[in-house]
Parts: sequence; structure tokens; C-alpha cells
Amino acid sequence: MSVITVKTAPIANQKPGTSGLRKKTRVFQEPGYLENFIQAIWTGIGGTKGKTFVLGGDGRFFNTEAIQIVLRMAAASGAARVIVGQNGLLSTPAASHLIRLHGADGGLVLSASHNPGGPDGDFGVKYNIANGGPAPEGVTAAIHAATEEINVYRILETSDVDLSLCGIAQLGRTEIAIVDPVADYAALMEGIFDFSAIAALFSSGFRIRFDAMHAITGPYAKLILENRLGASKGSVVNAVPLPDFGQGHPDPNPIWAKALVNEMMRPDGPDFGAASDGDGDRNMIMGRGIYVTPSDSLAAMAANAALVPAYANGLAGVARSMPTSLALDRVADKLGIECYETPTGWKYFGNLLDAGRATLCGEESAGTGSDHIREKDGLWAVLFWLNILAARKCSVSELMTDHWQTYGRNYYSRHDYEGIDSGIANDLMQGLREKLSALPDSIVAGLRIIAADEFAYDDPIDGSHSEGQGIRIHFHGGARLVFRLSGTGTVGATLRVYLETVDAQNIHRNPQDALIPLIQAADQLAMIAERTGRKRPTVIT
Ligand code: VG1
Ligand code: CO
Repeated sequence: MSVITVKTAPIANQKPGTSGLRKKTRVFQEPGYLENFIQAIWTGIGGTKGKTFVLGGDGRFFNTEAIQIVLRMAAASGAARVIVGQNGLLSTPAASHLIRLHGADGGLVLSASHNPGGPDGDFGVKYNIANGGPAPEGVTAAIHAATEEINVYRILETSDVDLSLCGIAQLGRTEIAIVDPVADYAALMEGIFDFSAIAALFSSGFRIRFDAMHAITGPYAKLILENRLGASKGSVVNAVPLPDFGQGHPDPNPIWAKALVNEMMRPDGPDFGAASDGDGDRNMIMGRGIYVTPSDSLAAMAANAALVPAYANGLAGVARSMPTSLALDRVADKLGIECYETPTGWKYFGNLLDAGRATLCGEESAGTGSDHIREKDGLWAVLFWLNILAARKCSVSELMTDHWQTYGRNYYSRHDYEGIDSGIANDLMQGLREKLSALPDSIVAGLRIIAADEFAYDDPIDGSHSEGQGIRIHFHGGARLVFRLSGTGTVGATLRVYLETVDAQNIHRNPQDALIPLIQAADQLAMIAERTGRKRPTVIT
């Protein structure tokens, strides 16, 4: 077994986006592509000597090969220990938990999250720091800089480590600890929620359908929901993780989880429905006959948090990403706690959680989490909802009606224009940027603009400054439009348009109808149809 030093050269565009480096799987399979990036991570974090890392992936195509490469490179560069999920599997939240549980120096999650997998799909690598959360901008910038200067990488020449059984293996001088991917995570959940109340709910006949979308949460959900909590067998569907996610798109929203939506809209459908994404950090929440938008879900969770044992003493504060609806702010107001507004991406919540300023965080993109780990957590959100329903003994739609009656309703939707030309997308954003200062007091589609700016964030804990985080336009009466370009796609550019309007009286309208004036305003302001040639969005959530 010997360490070999392989000559290499920088590869363009190895720049981490909103959540790690994501590219087409075929790109990651090119000789040296993954190796260059891993070596750049080791450089960017100041070396690996004597360090402990957690490693796992969502099981997508190329996971098995990539895990072995990372293990051999960790050993070649002198890491003391790598804790790896059995068969190379770990959900993102489980990886975050293991980093914290073992006091590891960091971790690598191999996933492109909600992006499709397979030979023609996407692959990704994300580095997490010692607090269990995604590396902040300073670290990803150092990793990117290292990709531009690399000239060699080091790898151990040896056969694959057998990851099929839990236990300890040795790779050169590095210890490889192969652990059950589910056990520690399940124990963490048991310490947060009232499992006996949820079990009693299920035994009273309450029915759930959890769609794991052929991705990583299947084994977690089976164990926790069916085996521990007693949901009837078969409640968890599409529960076996597949390398290509059954050719599906593992994104838990009404478009890609259509089968679940259909089931939930039946008059005799289950009481509760949920889905998670490729790597298990997102969640979709439904009741019979109702889809709960992620922003509303976050607000309802905050409003009812005291019913969950781990949060019974109240929330220190809450945080949401800028494009997430202001429904959360209304709850925070009432609770008398701070509501922080951060740029898109979970890495911006890390400092607030570490400092004890925020307990609960969330994004409009179906991500919710708390200070129990440093990632968003799909199954945790599902258990949170079940705990609330068990305590309040009401249905999802009763709970939401009550919520809107109390706080008013923030009608919300996101319109995505996927796969547009990057040049056109950048021009569209630049066009908006240039007219921002002229917008206040003008009227668009019958709506009066009161303020317009480009969001920048100053982290209240470490003072770091992040610019260019989305264009926001505020209207008289509380409506809001946000424009930004996605940082997770792998083909062209994706324009995201976030639409929001507030209504305290009419709380049962169809969101797309309630948002018609804003949809028109968005098109007029950004000239979407004219610039992109698209008459309608590719995906509406
Ligand atoms: C998207 C979402 C963002 C989320 C990110 C990672 O980013 O909008 O809220 O944090 O995906 O989620 P973007 O830059 O494409 O808008 V995941 O579950 O893909 O790790
Ligand atoms: Co994800």
C-alpha cells in the first residue's frame, strides 16, 4: 500500500455554489475531476493531518466509487480517522449530527441533493465544518482558490474498503469507522420529540404516507415511523434508495411529488403526507386536501414549537432566508423574539445557531431545521408536525385555518425559469439592478412600489459581508417580489421569481389567483417573456 503523487492541472469552474460543488455526473467521472476537488478541500481547510472526518452520500450513481476515492485520499494525506456510513450512505442531516456527536473536524457529503441522479444526472460534493454545518463563504473561497493552483494530488494505491459491514477497518495509518447510518440519528430524534404521543396518534388510526422518492430517507423513515412509532407497514413508500432515484426527480414539491399530492387530495386519503429529497434535508408537508407551503409550514412550526418537548422553553429567536415569506416574522412579532433574515443557503444560519441567537430556521425551498444539528432536516420537520398534531388533536387544514385567522395569510409562490441562457439571465438581473433606484413611488401592474434594493447581508456574529443576494421590490400593502439566480443548477441558468402578497381577511383563495397582479408586475419589471422568450415558468411551487 503506497501513497502515489499524481501530477494534475487546475480544472476551470470548480467553484462551490449555494450548497457545494454540483456538476453533471459525467463531469465528476472525468479523470482527476473529483480528485482535484478533494485535494483542494484538503488544502482549503489547512490540511488533514491527524484530523477526523465524517463521510457519506445519498447513494446516487457514482457514490460507491467516489466514497472509495475520498477514503484513499484522506488516508494519503494523513487523516487520523474517517467515520463513514455503512455502504457509503448518510443523509445530510445524519452526517451533520455525526460530525457533532464525534467532535469531528469536518465532513464530506456526496450529493447533488434534489437534482436528479444517474449517468446523465448530477453529482455533488459538499464540505461541512466542525459545527456540522456547510462551510461558510470564507472556507469555500479558500477551496476554490486551491482548485486554481493545484498541481498534484495524493492518493493511496490499494483495494476498496469493504463498507458492507459496520466495524473498524484500516487504510494505511487511517482508521475507517463504518457506522450504521440511521441509529444515532434515530436516537437524536427520540430525544427531541414526544414519541409516545406520536405513537398514540398512530394507534388511534391516524394514517400517514411518507414518500422517500427512492432516495436516502427510506431507511430512516421506515425505522422511525413504522418500526418505532407504529405507523402501519407500507406508510413509507419508495423506501429503497436507488442510484437513479427510480428515474425520478427527488425534489419534494407538488410537481415532482405529484403521486403523493394525488393521494392526499382523495376524500379518503391519509391524514398526513410528507416527502423528502435526494439527501434528506428537505421536506414537503401535506394534510388531507391541503398542501402547506414551506414558508407557512415554518411559521406554523414556530407558532407551535412549545408543544414539542425539546422546544418547550421557547425559541431564542428564528431565522429565514430572504426570499422566504414574512409569515414567520408575524409569529416572531407575537412571540416577542428576533427574526433574522439571511441570504439563501443553509451556511448562513450556522453562526446564528452556534451563538444561540436562533433556535429554528427555514427556507422557502422546503428546508426547515433547528439547533439540533447544523443542516436542514426533512424527517425532523415531519416529526415536528406529527408532534404538534398529536398535541393539538386537530387536522392539518384545521391547524392552518386557525393559523391564518390569527396571523393573516401570506400568499406565496416561486416561479422558476430553468435552463435559460446564462448571458440572458445575467443581463436580466443587470437590467433590474440598473433601474432599482428609479422604482420607488412608481406604479407597476396597479401596485405602488415603496422600496427596491439588492440584498446584502452582514453577519451579526462574525461581521462577514455577503453581497448580490437577490433583488427585492416591496409594494404598498406588504406585497413583495424577489428575483435571484439559482446557485445549484448544472445547465444554463435558473431564474427564480419569488412572489408574495398578504391578506388578513380572505384566507382561502387560490395562491396563483391571489398573486396575479404580482406575476404581471414581475414580468413588466424584469421583461421576462421578452428577454427569455418564455411565456410561463418551467416549475411553479
Ligand atoms: C436552492 C434553494 C436554497 C437551498 C439550496 C440547497 O438553492 O433555493 O434555498 O438552500 O437549493 O438545497 P438555489 O441557489 O438553487 O436557489 V439542497 O436540499 O439542494 O442542498
Ligand atoms: Co437537499
